Order: sequence, then C-alpha cells, then structure tokens
Amino acid sequence: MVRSYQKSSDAFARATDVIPGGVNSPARAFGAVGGTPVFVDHAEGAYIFDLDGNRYIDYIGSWGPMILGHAHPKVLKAVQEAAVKGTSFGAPTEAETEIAKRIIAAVPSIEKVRFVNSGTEATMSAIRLARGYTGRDKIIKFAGNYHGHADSLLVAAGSSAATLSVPNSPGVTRGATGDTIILPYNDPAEIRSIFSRQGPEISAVILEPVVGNMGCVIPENEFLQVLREETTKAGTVLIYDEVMTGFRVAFGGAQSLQGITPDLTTLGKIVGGGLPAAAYGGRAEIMDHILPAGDVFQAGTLSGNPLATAAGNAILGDLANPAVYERLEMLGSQLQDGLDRAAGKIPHSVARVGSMMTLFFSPEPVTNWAKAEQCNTHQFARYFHGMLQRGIYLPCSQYEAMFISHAHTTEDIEATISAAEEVFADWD
Ligand code: KE4
Repeated sequence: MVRSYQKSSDAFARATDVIPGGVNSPARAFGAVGGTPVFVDHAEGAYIFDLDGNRYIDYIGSWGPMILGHAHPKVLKAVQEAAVKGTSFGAPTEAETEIAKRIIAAVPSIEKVRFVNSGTEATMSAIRLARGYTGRDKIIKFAGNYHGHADSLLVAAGSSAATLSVPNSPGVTRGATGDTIILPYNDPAEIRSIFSRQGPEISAVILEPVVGNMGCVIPENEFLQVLREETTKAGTVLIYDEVMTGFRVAFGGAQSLQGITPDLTTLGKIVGGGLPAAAYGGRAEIMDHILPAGDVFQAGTLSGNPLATAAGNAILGDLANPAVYERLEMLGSQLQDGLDRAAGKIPHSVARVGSMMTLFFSPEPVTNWAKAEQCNTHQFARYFHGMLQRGIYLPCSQYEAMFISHAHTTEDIEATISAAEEVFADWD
C-alpha cells in the first residue's frame, strides 16, 4: 500500500508561507533526507498519526521526552489538574520544590537545581555559572556534540589543530566564540595536551556523556577518566550535558552508568514530560553563585511553570521504578540485534545505550565526528523513506539518535525489524 501524504504536503506549503522553512525547529524539516515532513494530527503511546490518517511506530518521541509514550494518562491527568488552577504565576510553587527533590534524589551529584525552559537555556546558564564561579573565560566542547544554540556553542573546528574555533552560523560573532575550544571526542591525549598548556585558563568542559547528536556515540572509559582527572587538577568545572541522556539511559543518567561525578549537570526533555522544561544543577557550593543566592545572573518568566512541573513530577514518579529501565533495555537489545541482522552485508554499525540507539551506514564503528562524517547519508535517506513508507517513523537524520519508549511492544519491535528487512531486501 503506497501511503498518501497529500494533507501533510498541503499543510507544509501553508506553513512555509508563515514560518521560516515551515517548521519551528530545523531538525523537523527532513532537510537531511529529502521530501516534506509529515504533519502530526495526534499521538498515543508508541504511535503517531499524521493528517492523512497514517499510523507510525514512533522512534523520535519528540527527540527524547516521550520515554513513557505519548499522551501518557498520568501525565495528562497531572497537567489537566494543574491547568484548572492556573497556567503560570511568576511566583514560587511547591511543585517546583517537589521536582527539585526528585532530581536531587535521582542524581547524587546534584545538590541544588534551577529550572529553565529549554536545554539551550540550561547549558547556556551552566556555562555562565562555571565562568562566574572560576573567573575564567575559556570553555571546551567536543566536535559532534550539540548543546543547543547559545552563541558560544555554535562553533566549528577552526583551521588550527582543533583548538581554535570559528562561528558556524551567521549572526554569531567571533567575540562570542573566541573563548571556545573544540576537541575531538574520545581522544584522551588531546585533553591531556590542552590542559598541560591552558588548564588554568579553562572554566568548563561540556560534553554529551553519551552522544546523541552525531548519532549515538559511546564514550570510551579512558576518555571520561582523563577528563575528570584533568578538570579536577585544573579546577575546571566538568559539565555533563544530560539533556538527552538524563532519565533516558538510566534513572540517574549516564553519570550513574559511568561512575563519573560531574560538577554540573544539565537536564531537559524528559524532565518536562514533553512540556517546555529543563534544568541545571550540581554542587551547592557552585550553584549558590546563581542569583539571588549569589551574583551570577539567570532568570526566566516561565521557569518552573506549574504545567511543566506537574508533567515532570508525574513522569519522574513513574520512572523511579527500575522495571521501566529493564523493559527499555530488553526492547533496545531486541531492536539492535534485529536491525544489525537486517542490514546484513551493508557496511553498518549499531550503537546503543539502553533505549537510545543509531544504525550508522558507516564502514567502521563511529567513535567521533571524523568517523561520523564517513557515513553514507544517501543510504540513510533511502532507509529512512523506505521505513516511513512502511509506517516506521525514524529520526530524519543519520546524526540523530532514535528512542524506544516504555509504550513500545515486542510486536512493534518485530514489525520494525520486518520493515527493515523489506527495505534492505532490494538493495544491491
Ligand atoms: P533544546 O534547547 O532543544 O531544548 O535543548 C538543546 C539540547 C541540549 N543538549 C543536548 C544534548 C541536546 O540533544 C539538545 C537538543 N537536542 C535536539 C535533538 N538532537 C533537539 C531537537 C531540535 O533541535 O529540534
């Protein structure tokens, strides 16, 4: 059955008249795979339904938040009960204290936490805090890691040996990026080298502790150990950007799997249950530098708003059950094995941590951005559309992770594997 996308195509044409590119975030625009995005009518559990009535097994999950599945009854009930009491006050509520306590209980490295409205705000604030706390300007990030669109993080490796960076977007000034150093991911020697030369100047290192934004890339243990050792030695703030991995790969985030204690952690996506919410937290001694406890400025009209905290409290309450992550691991392992088998002799690798994973069309395992760039993105686009036609909704880029939710069933996983087998069957 060839699916019709006519209503989505018409909706996209109308959207592009009034919204740049027809979307409110570029990740949604199918730019990397071609074609026009499907417009969603509604979603429930593991499924989304487009305007043309097509049902898809959803592996985007709103790019991470939907770990319990769409329109989860507990989340809906919590939001509805909160909404009738008012949608925003600009004044403190006890729900904010409750969700702060839940996060602190789940992530031992977090002693105090501040809520904001997006992962971008969380990472931008954490970096400002690290700079205010240390009195230093330089920061380190890693090629292929994405931390939102704050100016200082919109950088690409410069012409030098990956130490100078240049803006990678018009509108970002050299002043904004001049203190940002880019290193290759999973390269302990580069960390040792930069810290031997510039350690006392470096305020913070920020990383994705399991990368989602070049596809799922897993850190090597030595890389993490050297990072923690060198940042501790230099008095540099280690920021674990767990916007994607927080409550995703484990209830305590990637840091709980890796035995690393970062100084600050950023969270997002899942903590708002799909509503706009994110957070940054860490050692009280650092966090107490944030206004009004301290003098590092950060503010937000809707930060900690009652709808997002209601949704967040509901979803974190359910995620506190270890059985949730046992099921996600079982489903993830089943899908990884099935996709790996289905891809057969096509050059590929599958990387997975829990319920986030990526099938790379790569000649070798992807451990950093240089290797990720070798992926055959044309093959990915062909795979993406073949799966879409068969009712499987994958992230629309080779450089994004796919997510399984607790609402997915083994039948969904089997259907996904069968679809992949059909897609690959006629590849020469
Ligand atoms: P937001 O500002 O989009 O809430 O969060 C930024 C961010 C920060 N840190 C990490 C590790 C992230 O993955 C993100 C955002 N992730 C992308 C998907 N890879 C969001 C999708 C989008 O931009 O539409």
